[in-house]
Amino acid sequence: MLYALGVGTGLLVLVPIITCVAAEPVAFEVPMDPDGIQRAVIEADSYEFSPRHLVVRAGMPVELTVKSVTVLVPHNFLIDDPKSGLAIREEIPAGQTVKVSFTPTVPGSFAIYCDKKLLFFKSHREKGMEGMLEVRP
Ligand SMILES: [Cu+2]
Repeated sequence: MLYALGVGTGLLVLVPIITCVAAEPVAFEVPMDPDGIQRAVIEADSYEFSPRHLVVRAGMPVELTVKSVTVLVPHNFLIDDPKSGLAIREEIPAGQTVKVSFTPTVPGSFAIYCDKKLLFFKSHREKGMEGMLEVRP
């Protein structure tokens, strides 16, 4: 009788552990260097940016090193929110590294994406090449 109760308790404890699987990627807080510039390296692959969720401070410059790790596929890096002062469009040729510098001034969440598209296929953004720039006050 006691044994049976013990088994039953064990199963009840196991259930919550199995259902507790994190799906959302962790936000990456971009560190600020001693010169006041917030620097991060982002990998561009087909079809994702990594890390994909960047957190920066408003009012301080940001310098992103976007590194393509693809062999053939060209990508680009866009943040298109001119009313918040963010109008960035950089081409990232296959295997190359490009620096993107800007100073965010308006707090909020802005989409980062690649809008490359081949003929009638889905755009890279639709294939998952999308991330987020979170600007905190
Ligand atoms: Cu792309």
